[in-house]
Amino acid sequence: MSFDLTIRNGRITTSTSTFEADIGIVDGRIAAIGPGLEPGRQDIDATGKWVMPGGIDSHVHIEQASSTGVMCADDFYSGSVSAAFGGTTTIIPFAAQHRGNKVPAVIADYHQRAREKAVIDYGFHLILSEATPEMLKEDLPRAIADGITSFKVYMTYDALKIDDYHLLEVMEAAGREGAMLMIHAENHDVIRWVAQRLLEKGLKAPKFHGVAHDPLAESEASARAISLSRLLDVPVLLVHISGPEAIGLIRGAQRLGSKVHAESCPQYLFLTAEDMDREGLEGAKFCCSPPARDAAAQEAVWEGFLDGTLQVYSSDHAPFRFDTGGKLPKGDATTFKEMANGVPGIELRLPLLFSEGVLKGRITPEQFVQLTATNHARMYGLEHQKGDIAVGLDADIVLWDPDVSRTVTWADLHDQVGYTPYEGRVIQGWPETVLSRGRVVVDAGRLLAERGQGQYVARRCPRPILEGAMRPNPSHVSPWLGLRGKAWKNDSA
Ligand code: DUC
Ligand code: ZN
Ligand code: ZN
Ligand code: ZN
Repeated sequence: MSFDLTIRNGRITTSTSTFEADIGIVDGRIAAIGPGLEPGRQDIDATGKWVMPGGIDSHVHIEQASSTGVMCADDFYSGSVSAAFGGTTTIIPFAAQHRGNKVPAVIADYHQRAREKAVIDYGFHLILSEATPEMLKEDLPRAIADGITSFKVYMTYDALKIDDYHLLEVMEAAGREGAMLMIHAENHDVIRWVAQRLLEKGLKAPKFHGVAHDPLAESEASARAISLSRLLDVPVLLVHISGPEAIGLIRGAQRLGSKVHAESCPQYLFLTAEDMDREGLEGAKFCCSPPARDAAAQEAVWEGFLDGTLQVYSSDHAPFRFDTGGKLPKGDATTFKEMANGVPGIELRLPLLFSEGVLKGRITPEQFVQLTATNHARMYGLEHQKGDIAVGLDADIVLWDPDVSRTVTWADLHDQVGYTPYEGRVIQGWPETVLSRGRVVVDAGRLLAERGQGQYVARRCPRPILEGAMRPNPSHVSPWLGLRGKAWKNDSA
């Protein structure tokens, strides 16, 4: 076979094993894996490098307005460039439907935003801020046909939250069509009530964001979301899980046969609430929702990843600037309630986990691959194309140099945020060469990608990791309600 490109002598890690071999690439796909492949038209020597699948980041906010209307600092160019430098080769940002907006127009708009800018491949999840009969019956099936096979709903934020009735409506539609439903689970009224009391006492500093978003607000809403998904026996995925209260509930539900999946993010492994308690308003740089907790919560998140309670590790990259708008819309007078929620992390997601997880022996290289790529591909309908190193898959490949150590400073990153919450940390092991569909997009600190070379990937329906394997969770209501479709493994209506 004659290859366009070969990667020689690397230490390859897939989702299941690690071995030394060459990789041969033809037409952007992996065509062969094995020892002593014949030279390609171009050869890359990977001696001493760890060769892994490019990351899939299935939770990023790019060129999207926040719940309070503030625009993200990263567009599809800067966001995708930053992702590529961090070893991520596919992103799945959100196309956000705000109330009154038509879903087809929203989707067309986001395609337009991304098309000429993205340097790596991308898909979209659809955020729904309401659930009208027209959306459920017509727009969601059409979105799925367009390759948008996952939706996100919020249980909090005035501008986005849907009530339990409409959460059930969306769950039923997702179950019928075989889509994945992502849920932001926090109890809106708990947060609102505690925040109001804090503000009345004059407690306005960033650290009070952490007090208002108590872990119990997260676990109460998580329990509710879990119950509703069990009522209908529909798979869901709880995003950005921060600590033991919610993780314990998720784990317990999974043991009962529930198909509740969950995600966590670097901020819950590497930051704590103490980071919000800094001089002046500096702490705003660390405010995300849910907020980072404490050392015990970090341990619970590691444990959740290790025992499979949490399946995906995403960045939840939410790029809001500190100096203008985003974090401090009212300057020094900004209260914790007025700051845009979220922290950047698209570029450092993988290096942080590689350094602290793999090289320090907390997770295996194979677990790293599963948590950063393979499980995302499976949960979001990309496994036929991406998420591992195997013949037939896209040649989205990263060569890691485990010997390089660098101190993080925002000036070296490629986002437009102006700060990083990980400033000053020492990270060991960096992505040195990054390939997207067999083309080198980043090499030795240089960007080689062209604007717009990233392609939209239409996703298939997810294959949820948990299928009620331990014990089935028969829905008691579905037989009476005539629920039909993919979630119930009978003919779709
Ligand atoms: N939820 C997210 O998913 N990202 C940023 C902030 C938020 O509340
Ligand atoms: Zn309604
Ligand atoms: Zn969220
Ligand atoms: Zn998010």
